[in-house]
Amino acid sequence: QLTTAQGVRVEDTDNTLRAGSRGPALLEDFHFREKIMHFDHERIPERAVHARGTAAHGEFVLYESMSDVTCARFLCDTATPTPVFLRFSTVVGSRGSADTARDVRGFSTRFYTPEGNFDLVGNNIPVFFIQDSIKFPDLVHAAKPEPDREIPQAQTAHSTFWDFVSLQPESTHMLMWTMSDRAIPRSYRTMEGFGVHTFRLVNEAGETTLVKFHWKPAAGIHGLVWEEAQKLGGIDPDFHRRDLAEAIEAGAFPEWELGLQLLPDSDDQFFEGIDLLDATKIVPEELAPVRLVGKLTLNRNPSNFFAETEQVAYHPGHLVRGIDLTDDPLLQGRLFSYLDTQLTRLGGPNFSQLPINRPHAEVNDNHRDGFGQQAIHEGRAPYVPNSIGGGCPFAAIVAGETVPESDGAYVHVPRAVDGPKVRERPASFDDHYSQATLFWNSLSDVERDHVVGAFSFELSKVAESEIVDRMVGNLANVATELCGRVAGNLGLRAPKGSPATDAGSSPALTMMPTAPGPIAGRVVAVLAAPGVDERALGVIQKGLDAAGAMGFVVAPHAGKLDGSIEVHKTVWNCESVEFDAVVVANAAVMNGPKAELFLLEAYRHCKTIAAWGDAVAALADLGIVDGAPGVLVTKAPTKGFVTALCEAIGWHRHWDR
Ligand code: HDE
Repeated sequence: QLTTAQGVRVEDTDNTLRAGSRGPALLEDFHFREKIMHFDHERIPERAVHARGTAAHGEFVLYESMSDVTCARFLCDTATPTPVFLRFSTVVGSRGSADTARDVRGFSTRFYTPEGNFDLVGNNIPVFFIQDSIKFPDLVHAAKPEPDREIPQAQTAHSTFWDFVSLQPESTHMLMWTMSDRAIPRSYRTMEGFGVHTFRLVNEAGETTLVKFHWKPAAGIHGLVWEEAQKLGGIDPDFHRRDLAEAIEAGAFPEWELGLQLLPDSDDQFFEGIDLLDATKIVPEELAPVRLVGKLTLNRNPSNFFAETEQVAYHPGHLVRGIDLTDDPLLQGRLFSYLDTQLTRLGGPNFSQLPINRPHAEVNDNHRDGFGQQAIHEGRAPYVPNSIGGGCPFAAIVAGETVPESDGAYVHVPRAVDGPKVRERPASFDDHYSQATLFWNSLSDVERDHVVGAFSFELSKVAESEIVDRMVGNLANVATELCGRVAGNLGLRAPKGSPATDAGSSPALTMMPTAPGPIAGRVVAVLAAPGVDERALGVIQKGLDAAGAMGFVVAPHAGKLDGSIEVHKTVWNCESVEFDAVVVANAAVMNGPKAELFLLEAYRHCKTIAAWGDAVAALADLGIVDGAPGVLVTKAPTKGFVTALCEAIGWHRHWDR
């Protein structure tokens, strides 16, 4: 029964109460006024950054106790899974912007631990544009749409962004990542995640270890190609959002392993010459291995976007005992910003009481009242110390005395702090280029081509030649080849720089797979037209299904093919950029320019293409021939053919083409 907010059953919600059927509306129509008042206030401010996002529920299971380095219970207890809520996001675009824009992706994980919420509010790129949080408003103002005309939406290919970063060489390392395929992921499922900053673990004995958090995706690290990303922005702006939800719905649960890169907690907090407080630097995995300690599985879609995904309020200061902070100046500023912005975004101080934000641990604070208060608090003494409430609730230490059974209190690691009050960067933050060079050195030729393409594209959108010159000048300090190729594309002479000659390389930084990966959740178009061999189609569908991939029959018309085969999409309502691979079941489907474009683009984007029967010759007519990398043909599909198909898809792309 439809009711008002007061629980009164509604008679009619389609007609306002009027004086006569053609007369004026009456003020006494309380149902109308309540309905419209509520509607008028449905919107809340979007996040100042990371406005566009999507999320899922899941659980984290620990492989082995980490009690040697931390007393955080969820990192010591292998028997009890920890519930998680993970929100992915882009940074620059508004809430309604397209998913596939070139951008950093947010990777925020909340662990609902028995000791309170721990939020790991990270990104899919392990470094950041700036070293000090006081620069964040400048960075974001430069990246957001330009203030005079509010264009362009959700992209950095415009003057103000490049003006800022070209004047801010500390952003060069991060720019290398954002101009790489890391910034146009194939899926949220195929991204790494990083905590970025160095954190500090502390064990029961009070011993400390520094740590960098990593997430390693089971589905591998894969990107789109730039043309796909651009087309998808129009064809399916919800591409990543849809992909995540559909994979979970299909039972292809996305998985990541949590990796801890453990580093000794020294007085200077350096490791092998790297200042661990500088968020523009990584510690290469080859220097400090990433220990995989547990698995996160996303297994449930939210049931209400607003209540969960929009209202979740992450905060780097949501810590549990066993995990502490460092003095990274970027992290320190974040500790202020998140609660502050949420106060406005969620309309008052009680957002920790929203269902998605409520800890699973017992809450017993003395906060009272405020907008949106949900609790009906009991008692008369919400203050410490008190005698009226019997002294409750007790902090662990009261009047200098430790209260019995106070185990489990969060205690900040007591570290000495010493120094003059200065506005000053340490000299150890000065090297802005050598890790950008390290990144470039670690890429394969294909990845380098893409980085060159991205810099060239973005800088070609900048009208002011001095900005472009300045940026190309910065690239000269990264790598001569990079600078030369970008300058060439822009019709400029490459300036001379001084790139580090000893930057080395880190094989862990390339996205190139060394073996075919799992294909669970991969999306395959099976092009078919009337007259198709239904048995052969069944062999393919069964094989894809067994591997957890999703095969969609794409036909010239909707409904049923030949009266029995269900059609999922049509040649007219989708494009190859929405799929990971294409299977052509018979030549008749390739009638017309739309189907031809479908195949030619899949071929150009280096995707797996398979065909049998008369489709083989039809493909060859398009120049897609047997023997080309990633092209599989046969007379009639067998189990072995399907195995080869799954393996080919597992490579993600066939770049040799
Ligand atoms: Fe954020 N960031 N950030 N950020 N950030 C926000 O908080 C901020 C930074 C990140 O899914 C805001 O609730 C400052 C680094 C993610 O809800 C805001 C600085 C990293 C999300 C904010 C940074 C991040 C945010 C906007 C400079 C990776 C989305 C809405 C030091 C380690 C969280 C909100 C979600 C969101 C401030 C830099 C990740 C304004 C001041 C570095 C994933 O408070």
